[in-house]
Amino acid sequence: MRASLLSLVAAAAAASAQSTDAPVVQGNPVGAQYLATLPIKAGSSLGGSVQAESAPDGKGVLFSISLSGLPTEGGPFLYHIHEKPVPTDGNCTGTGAHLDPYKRGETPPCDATKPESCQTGDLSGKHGTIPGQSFTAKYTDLYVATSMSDPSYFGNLSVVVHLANKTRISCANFSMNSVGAVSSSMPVPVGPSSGHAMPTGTGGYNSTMTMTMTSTATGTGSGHSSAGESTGSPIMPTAPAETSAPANSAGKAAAGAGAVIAAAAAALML
Ligand SMILES: *[C@@H]1O[C@H](CO)[C@@H](O)[C@H](O)[C@H]1NC(C)=O
Ligand SMILES: *[C@@H]1O[C@H](CO)[C@@H](O)[C@H](O)[C@H]1NC(C)=O
Ligand SMILES: *[C@@H]1O[C@H](CO)[C@@H](O)[C@H](O)[C@H]1NC(C)=O
Ligand SMILES: *[C@@H]1O[C@H](CO)[C@@H](O)[C@H](O)[C@H]1NC(C)=O
Ligand SMILES: *[C@@H]1O[C@H](CO)[C@@H](O)[C@H](O)[C@H]1NC(C)=O
Ligand SMILES: [Cu+2]
Repeated sequence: MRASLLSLVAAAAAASAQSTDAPVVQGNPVGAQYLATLPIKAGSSLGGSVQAESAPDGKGVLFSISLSGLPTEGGPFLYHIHEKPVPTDGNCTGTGAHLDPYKRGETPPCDATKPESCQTGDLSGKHGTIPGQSFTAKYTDLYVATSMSDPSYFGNLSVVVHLANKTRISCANFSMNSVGAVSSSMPVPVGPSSGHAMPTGTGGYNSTMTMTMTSTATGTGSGHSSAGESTGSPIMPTAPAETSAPANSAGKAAAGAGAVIAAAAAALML
């Protein structure tokens, strides 16, 4: 009895210490496309977008990233897919931790030579950090999904940009441009606020799935209309005493927010 209890405990400990590698995601719906557009916030020139679409063969997801106006200090910058959407008030802390369905955790840091061992949401860990004030990149990530039934599905989640010290400087929901097609038929376009995303029925769609996709698309679309107007959300942490300000005139506005940012900084890690 005692021995078997001990071995159970030992087995449980071994299981929790052992993280599971992420599988390559196959069968992403062809043509599925998502877009996250960073809101331009007062006091920050940071903007840009992360576009994601199924790889043509359904194996992984092709990312096209274009960012500009990153701070002159605090890099190299990090960016990740996080496990929750951005709250309506735009507070990036509400996005929680990284997308990590295989429970790998934060440590040790992602080894880019073994991307399957990284958190699936750790895009900069797997594909490189952002070295400068503007950034473009295109790459395929094999471990995230546009298929809603996959644990690494990110279409209803968010992307977060961080300073090197993990402070969150911007975030945005992904929204759906197209749900894609599970078979090889044409992708289905989905308007951001349209309630009429039903496929015509000739593409081999599963009607149960279609209902889910339609409601997701509608919710995301309406949520985005107020994204740029939020207040009290984390902005570029330019301290008043710092000599280098952002290149645009909006830098002045950031200075007053320095104290608020400093107070919130501890809560903004990850
Ligand atoms: C992170 O870095 C920025 C810029 O270097 C700095 O202003 C901020 O205080 C740092 N935050 C933490 C939590 O270390
Ligand atoms: C992000 O999406 C969620 C869920 O659809 C929504 O409630 C929220 O308002 C959105 N956030 C923003 C900043 O638009
Ligand atoms: C996102 O969608 C997936 C698939 O429908 C669902 O399992 C998951 O709970 C959703 N996540 C959030 C944060 O809404
Ligand atoms: C549709 O999907 C649901 C849930 O995944 C499944 O239970 C059902 O059998 C599917 N129906 C068809 C016709 O494929
Ligand atoms: C953002 O949300 C976190 C909790 O998710 C909260 O502790 C923090 O005060 C919020 N920050 C602002 C600026 O509202
Ligand atoms: Cu992050």
